[in-house]
Amino acid sequence: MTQFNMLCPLIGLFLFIAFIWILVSIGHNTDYYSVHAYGLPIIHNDPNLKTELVFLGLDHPTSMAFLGADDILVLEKNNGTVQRIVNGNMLDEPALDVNVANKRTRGILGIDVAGNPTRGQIYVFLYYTESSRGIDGSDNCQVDVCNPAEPLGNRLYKYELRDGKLVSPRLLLDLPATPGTGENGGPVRVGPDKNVYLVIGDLLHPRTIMSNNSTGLPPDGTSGVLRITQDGQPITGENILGDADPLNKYYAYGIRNSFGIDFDPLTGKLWDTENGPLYGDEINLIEPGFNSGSSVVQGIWYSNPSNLSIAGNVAPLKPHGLVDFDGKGKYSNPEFIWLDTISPTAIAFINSDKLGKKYSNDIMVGDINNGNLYHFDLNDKRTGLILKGKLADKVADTYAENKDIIFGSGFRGITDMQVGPDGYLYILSYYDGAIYRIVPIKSIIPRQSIINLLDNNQIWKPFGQTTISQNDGTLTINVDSNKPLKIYNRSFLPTKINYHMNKTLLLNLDYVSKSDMGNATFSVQIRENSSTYNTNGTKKILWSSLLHNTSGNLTSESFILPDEVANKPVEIRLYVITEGKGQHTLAIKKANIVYL
Ligand SMILES: [Ca+2]
Ligand SMILES: [Ca+2]
Ligand SMILES: [Ca+2]
Ligand SMILES: [Ca+2]
Repeated sequence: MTQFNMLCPLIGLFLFIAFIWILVSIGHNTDYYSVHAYGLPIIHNDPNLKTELVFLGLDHPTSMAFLGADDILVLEKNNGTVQRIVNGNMLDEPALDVNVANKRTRGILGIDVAGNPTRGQIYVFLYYTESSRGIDGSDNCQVDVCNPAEPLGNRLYKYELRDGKLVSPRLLLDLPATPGTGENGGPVRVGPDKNVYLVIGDLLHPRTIMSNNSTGLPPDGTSGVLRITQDGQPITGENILGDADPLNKYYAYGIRNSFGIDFDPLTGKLWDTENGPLYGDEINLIEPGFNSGSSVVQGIWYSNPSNLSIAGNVAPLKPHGLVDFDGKGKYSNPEFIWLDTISPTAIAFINSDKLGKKYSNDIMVGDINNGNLYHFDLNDKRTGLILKGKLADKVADTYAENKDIIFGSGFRGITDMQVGPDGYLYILSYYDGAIYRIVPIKSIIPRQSIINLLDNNQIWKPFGQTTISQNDGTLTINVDSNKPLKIYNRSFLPTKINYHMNKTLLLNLDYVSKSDMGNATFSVQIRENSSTYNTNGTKKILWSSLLHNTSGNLTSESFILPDEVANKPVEIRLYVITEGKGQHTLAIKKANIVYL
């Protein structure tokens, strides 16, 4: 006993060091902040702001548009569905479901809304890769047959919103969707001039003169920002680069690919983010006739002919070898560059002071690789960004140089951002399938525990070959597997999670998992605990997740739970899935469910 008391501080110190080691080793990976990736995203350096979950349960969402306060249309890339989220709930039926080709970055990609809602006229512009068969994923191998078919095209349609459905589609632009399956672009915005702006990339093949391939094919609509009226026509008297179709629809060109455009609310000027080939991601101010330089220049560097994934020499301010349409096309350098790719996506101007006056009309940029949000101030003339220290050269030369511009993290793949009618910033998370928003902390609401899963009143039950013990506030699950086959062992807790509406449910676990076989899987799962079983004899899985650390180190993870786990009898299950003979242990040190 005395020995144990002496050991306790040492064990505590060891666990603390182990935890710090985990933090540091994650930090050295790609993202300082990814330790938070399974909780709510966090805001750095501003204690007055926090993130909230608006909706969870979307399937690979790519883009969104507001119909009104708490009324959002969201696109699901691979299904071709336009879902509608009203007051934090998804309507039972999508507003539209089209057939999309969905390989790589193909799918339903861009949306914006225009019209006069008070007169009941709402037009929805949708950009998607249209399937050539009456199914989604026609360009992939199907379950039983591998006979992929090329898509019909990357197409921009105008729909009308009537009785909650998108109807009367009208094809405005019919653009190529081949030869490549990537770099389809996608962002659609109705500009302050009421015209429709769309970006499409080079489809992985910079083969036209719009990609600065001076001996290439004629313009085909790819590699640029296209601008048309809401009826799909070129703008009368404003053919920037030339009169022939489709050259007359180009607002900018030389764009490898983009997932984000927005208009400066003060100047009306267009900005974009662009994606380089493993180097040279960009933020650009786009004047009419802008040439971004691809495929000759990316970032500030000439393309390297011997290895297209590595930057070549720095190009002069007027690079040679560009197509300029008799001087009508004008190259300019980006306003910001990431040397190592982060894959920037959405760009949004904060045309609101609801997050604080210091952010009014500032730029936010999201990325897909790290799930980070980056913040930029503009200069007085709003022609560039205010950049200091190691960023004064306009280049994040290393990931560490991003430190001063990372505003938020843990968004797990940002695909779109919009300032809502309420003035808060809404952020779409691709991998979480979630809409978050950033709001001010008006009052600190303490996290209230709904249920402590290790409470003495909570009796866990073993199943399969598990033995369990509940000592000193730790629940330990042991599996001594002597069978060579895969075996599901579990402990479960029959319980009920009561909670109040409009709160975010979080499951917090501190655990140590290890297996001397190295091939056990540990997971946590919530199932319905009704007296009825599904037809296959199982109980319905409401939510599940893997436990990610099996190193034997103490690990803290937080999980956002869906609303449907609450207010009904459930079983919380801890699984140890063994695939051979051995000892497997899962020790739960802390487990509670709270709401935010
Ligand atoms: Ca579909
Ligand atoms: Ca460029
Ligand atoms: Ca500012
Ligand atoms: Ca730098």
